[in-house]
Amino acid sequence: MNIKDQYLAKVFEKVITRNPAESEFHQAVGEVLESLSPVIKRRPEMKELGIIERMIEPERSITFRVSWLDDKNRVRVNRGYRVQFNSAIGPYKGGLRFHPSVNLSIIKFLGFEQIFKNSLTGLPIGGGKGGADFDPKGLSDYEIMRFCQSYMTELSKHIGADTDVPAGDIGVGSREIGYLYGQYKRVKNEVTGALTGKDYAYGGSLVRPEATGYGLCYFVCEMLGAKGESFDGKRVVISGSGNVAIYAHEKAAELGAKIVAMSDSGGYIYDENGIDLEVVRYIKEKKRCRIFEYVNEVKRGEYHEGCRGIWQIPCDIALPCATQNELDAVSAKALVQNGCKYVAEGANMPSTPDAIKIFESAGICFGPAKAANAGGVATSALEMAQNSMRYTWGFEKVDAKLQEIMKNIYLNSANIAEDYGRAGDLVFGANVAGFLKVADAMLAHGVSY
Ligand code: NDP
Ligand code: 2IT
Repeated sequence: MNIKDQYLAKVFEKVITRNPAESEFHQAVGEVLESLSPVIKRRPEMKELGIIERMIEPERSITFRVSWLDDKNRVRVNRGYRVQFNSAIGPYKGGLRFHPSVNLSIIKFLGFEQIFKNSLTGLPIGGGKGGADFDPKGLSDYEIMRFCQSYMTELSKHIGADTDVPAGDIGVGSREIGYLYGQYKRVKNEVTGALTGKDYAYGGSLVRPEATGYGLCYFVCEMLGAKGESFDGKRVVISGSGNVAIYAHEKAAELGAKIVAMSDSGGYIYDENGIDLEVVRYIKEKKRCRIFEYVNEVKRGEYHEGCRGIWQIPCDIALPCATQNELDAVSAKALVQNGCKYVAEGANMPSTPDAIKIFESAGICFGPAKAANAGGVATSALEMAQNSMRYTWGFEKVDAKLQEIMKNIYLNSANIAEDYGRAGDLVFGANVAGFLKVADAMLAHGVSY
């Protein structure tokens, strides 16, 4: 990390010593602190009143045992998490991740990023994240249901429509949200919007399934538009083949782009004719199988083992939509050498700090996750609004609001960057714009003695 300011460097040192073995959390904090030196010069009260020290400490971190019975009636035990990071501007809000790699560091990095992302949406939502070190792969629907029920039996004590509103993330989609919500309702005897990403039938918002991927493309449209360009005719590489990747593909293709590669955690597919999205959806959503089956289904294209090779494929636009640190310096160099001009992050923190530096020095237009993938949580906040009103809006209305929100996030980030003499630096602009709103709310609330 390159934190020039002495005070911020000290804060960062303390983050590392107080939270040992939390490398993802260190990385996420370091990326924000790198942007804040000019802010504390302009606003010294941020330093004097310990705003940054307060912001890097979660308001509350909960870990809990999740025991459940598999189909053979064997007892299984996982660890559940919910980190309620910051509620200065609204109830804690952020997804749940079910993946074997989940640990406190990953949940804290995600929760920390969520504070600034949620602030950028312009909607009243604080930051939080949760999950479990649970591997859903290969389990039956009943096993998933029993796990979700056990997880929610404990989580229900800590969440609520005005307190903390979880949603989906990796490994948590419509099926899991259904089981989680069913259990919440049973345990609490209340029908409120305590979760988002619900199906439309029981209070979900139209456009929420599509929102992160569509929102990412709306953000990229702003990046392209600023240079007089559009998606039309562009070659696009999208990593991942889950919720974010699928809807990013759908919208980019609708806007005239050709998507030539997608991936899962096993490897990637490359199809020069443009990937057939319906086949990917059939394999990943319906059959819950591996992406290599694509080549057999369509009888064209190539499959390659290992997901990092995807960044070696020449493209105009790269959209990493799988997971953290999936795009490193080697991949960034390959993208630059092959003529890629735009990179926007659908996943959370998918580019390593070294990769971002390479993009910056090559003049690549880079859309950071906090800004570029905020469409999902923004539409979750629209779901909360509809739930509070006990009313639903039509698809066009929600989609129009999403487009407006993504445009505002872009403009806000770009304008702040320009105001600080860093025109075009969306990483800086998004960090500072997201930070200022939360910091001002914390200043207004005072410190409790
Ligand atoms: P899904 O579970 O729907 O899909 C995840 C995809 O990423 C799958 O293709 C999966 O492959 C792949 N993947 C997961 N872990 C790894 C790994 N360790 N290495 C390589 N590939 C991996 O999740 P989402 O699409 O919802 O989430 C994708 C990213 O977007 C995450 O970073 C998430 O935090 C972020 N995000 C999600 C939002 C949402 O609304 N869902 C909102 C904003 C950001 P496989 O099938 O093999 O596991
Ligand atoms: O990373 C994210 O923004 C999400 N997983 C979505 C969170 C939400 O509350 O909709």
